[in-house]
Amino acid sequence: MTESPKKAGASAPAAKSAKPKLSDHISKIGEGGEYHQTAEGDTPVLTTAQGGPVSDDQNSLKVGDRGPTLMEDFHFREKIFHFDHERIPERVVHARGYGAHGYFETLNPIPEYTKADIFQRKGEKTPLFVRFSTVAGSKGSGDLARDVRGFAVKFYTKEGNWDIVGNNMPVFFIQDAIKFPDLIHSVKAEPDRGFPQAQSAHDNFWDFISLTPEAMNMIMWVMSDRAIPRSFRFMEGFGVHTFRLVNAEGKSTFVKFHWKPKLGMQSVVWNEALKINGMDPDFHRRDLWSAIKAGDFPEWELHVQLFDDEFAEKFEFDILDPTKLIPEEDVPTICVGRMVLDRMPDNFFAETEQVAFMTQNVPPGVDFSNDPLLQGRNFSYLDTQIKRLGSTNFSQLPINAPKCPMHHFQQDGHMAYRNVEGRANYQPNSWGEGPRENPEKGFTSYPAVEEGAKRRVRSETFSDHYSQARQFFISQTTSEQNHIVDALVFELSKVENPDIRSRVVAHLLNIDKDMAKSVALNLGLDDLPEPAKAAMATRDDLKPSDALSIQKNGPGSFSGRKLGILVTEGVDGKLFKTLKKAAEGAGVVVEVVAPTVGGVKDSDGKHIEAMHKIEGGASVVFDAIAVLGTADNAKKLAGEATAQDFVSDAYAHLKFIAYNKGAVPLFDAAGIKDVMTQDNGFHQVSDKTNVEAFLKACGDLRLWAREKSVHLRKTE
Ligand code: HDE
Repeated sequence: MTESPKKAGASAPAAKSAKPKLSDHISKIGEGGEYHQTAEGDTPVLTTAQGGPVSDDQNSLKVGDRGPTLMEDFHFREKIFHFDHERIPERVVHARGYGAHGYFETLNPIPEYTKADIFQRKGEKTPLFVRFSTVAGSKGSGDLARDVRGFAVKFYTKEGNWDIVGNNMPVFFIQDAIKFPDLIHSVKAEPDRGFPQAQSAHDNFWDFISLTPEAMNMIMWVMSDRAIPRSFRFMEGFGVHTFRLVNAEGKSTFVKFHWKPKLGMQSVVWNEALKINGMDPDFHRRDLWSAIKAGDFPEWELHVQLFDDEFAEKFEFDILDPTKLIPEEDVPTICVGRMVLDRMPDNFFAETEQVAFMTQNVPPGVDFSNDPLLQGRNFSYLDTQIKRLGSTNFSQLPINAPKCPMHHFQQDGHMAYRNVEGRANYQPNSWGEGPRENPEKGFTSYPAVEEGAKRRVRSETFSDHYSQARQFFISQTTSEQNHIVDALVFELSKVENPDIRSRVVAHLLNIDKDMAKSVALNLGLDDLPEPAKAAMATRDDLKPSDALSIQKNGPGSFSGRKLGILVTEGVDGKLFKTLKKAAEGAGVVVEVVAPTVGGVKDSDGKHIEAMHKIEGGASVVFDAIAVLGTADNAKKLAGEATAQDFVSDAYAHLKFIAYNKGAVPLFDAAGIKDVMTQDNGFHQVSDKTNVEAFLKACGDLRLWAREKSVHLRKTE
């Protein structure tokens, strides 16, 4: 095992005040001028993977000074061999993801519904690991793609691992697992050209969708702001399928799982998402990393929707159909516990990359329903782990291994390091060795009685494709509805084949006529198509569900969000401090942006440290901004295009903006000076009172009313 390289280096780093010297970091300069660091004192000695000490890691073994290189160089061979094999296949879907450790605390035990040990005792904590992800993009794609987010939780319970492998949307595109490869092929890069990456805005995706009416409810969700979350911390999560809970008496209750973020929901606006992907493609990763490292631990409540056969019978839709949800107004959610994420992995690859989630990991007391998508997933996840992790022993990796005792007779295989002890590797055996079955504690499937003809068929009860899409749409605020229209227009404008555009509009006509017309108008589609042929007419009696809207469920607070303060040289030191202190006091993270990363001197000659140079600290990475400066220096800064973008983007992205009088020349140069006095989102600040008023306003997160001034949308 190589030891931690943390202490490597010839000597301790220079004290902060002293100027760093190169000699602090190198012990020797080689004949070719290359730097060497050698182990001294208690610094560990570099070794090969076989444990052999290494004398020189800068040069391969050669004949003479200029080569050739010798094959005998086992250190070089081992190092390059290992490097050549560093990659494992990325996940075929959800390749880009980010994980964290934490715990689940049971708050409201539900033994009457389930015998699962995790739900028996109030206050008990169960360790867990979460991985959030996008679906379509490769491992290296940007965080802000318009996409569904994976929300996968692995609970290490006392009765084995339980994985809720969910998404941040409660419905899915398809009703039968056999369609999954088609769906995913259509959304990923087109096979001939190998692009686009991490985008659904292309012909193949919309071609497939236009021929898949069951996707329409999910299309409303992915075209909504749910698909561009501001942070993993501000997303809901859903188990999607109907599962069963089974109690000690064997009674079954249907259940749907919901994760609700403590900080409330929040998304970004689309133009901002496009720009964040360029400015900081790791925006979501960085957000989770920074929050957890700062001790600001994200938290979600786990809620359940419980219902019985009687409800399932009378509900408008089939509870086995994963393209449908059960409105919270019909079956309210009950909080059963909370999840807190409090630790980042020590190593991204070992934990986040190698974690293997599987829907079929359920403890006794949790069981499956016949949802055909879930049934297909129960096959797929085991299969995919073998391909990706390369061995049936993937469950022995620390991140995948249960934290409860394990005893079984599985043995050997690639990379086995935990094998059967003793003589008996089978049972029954008469050696008195090894584990035995336990009919009481062991997992027993709910004995549902199933019968029917063996057929390839889609149930008629799955055939209403539009009613819940309509319900989702009418549950949104006007601005959220507009965002759905804009997203559809954006995506379909990237589709080259006009027939595909029309076919999508034909489906939209079955969801909401005005919405469809607005999309058609903004696509420049002259003739409205006939509505798509529907197996069932759209119901218009479903009531709006407020729980489906993000804006109707805003946090009403700016806590946990980020304020970017752009400062110029000579900035009013007292005002800067007042703003920073008040914001931090309100739980807001403050980051300073300046003309250089070295920072500026304030009006009292005091140094203000910057975190970003203006070019690398665009306003898109903040939830609200402030610009504090002196008139002369703001005028100078106005000559920098990225400084102009800082304010004009914040304005276009509907953010709240604080400024002092001296900063106005920058707004003038950006062409938004005139709106400053008419727009409620601008706050001139000079003292504690108006600073606090600004921070209070920021609790609304965005000024949606401004949208009509910054975005053209044809209405006729
Ligand atoms: Fe997955 N899905 N999926 N999926 N899924 C995978 O498993 C699959 C579906 C979800 O962070 C794969 O380990 C099929 C729905 C998440 O590691 C694979 C079907 C939902 C993750 C797979 C679905 C999900 C995956 C790829 C249709 C939400 C990432 C790598 C029947 C409820 C987990 C892997 C992580 C990953 C198959 C549909 C969520 C190939 C066949 C619906 C969050 O096994």
